[in-house]
Amino acid sequence: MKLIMAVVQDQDSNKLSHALIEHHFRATKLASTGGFLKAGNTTFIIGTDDNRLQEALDIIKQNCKSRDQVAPPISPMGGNADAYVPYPVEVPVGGATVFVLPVEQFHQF
Ligand code: 2BA
Repeated sequence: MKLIMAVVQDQDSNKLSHALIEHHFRATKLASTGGFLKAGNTTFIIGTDDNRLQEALDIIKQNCKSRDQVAPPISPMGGNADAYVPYPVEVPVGGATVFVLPVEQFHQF
């Protein structure tokens, strides 16, 4: 069994939820916050049999698209003015950032 953790943009979260349900995957959605942009995103936790891993990854890929987002000006940390970026910059935000972990045990009590 594998555990998929997928960080996706909020805009794609409903579409991905519906696609997972349609294909009989079970998932949990967590409200999360990106460390860099400090903007809301959604983390899906999906437990799946090994033989359906690729199918789940394909569904995530098909339902999550990359977009550019404006990152706010980065304030200087530790007083180093050289590091200050005074204007907003555009960064590409995935698609989906996906981690696949082996599951040692799975229980439902
Ligand atoms: P954020 O941390 O808010 O990052 C949003 C986007 O900002 C990133 O998109 C990337 O293009 C850019 N970015 C992030 N850190 C940066 C930095 N130190 N310098 C310059 N640009 C930076 P993605 O890479 O597609 O990531 C989208 C979201 O996925 C992230 O939101 C974060 O919530 C999650 N994520 C990405 N990589 C991760 C990792 N290695 N571990 C845990 N979560 C991760």
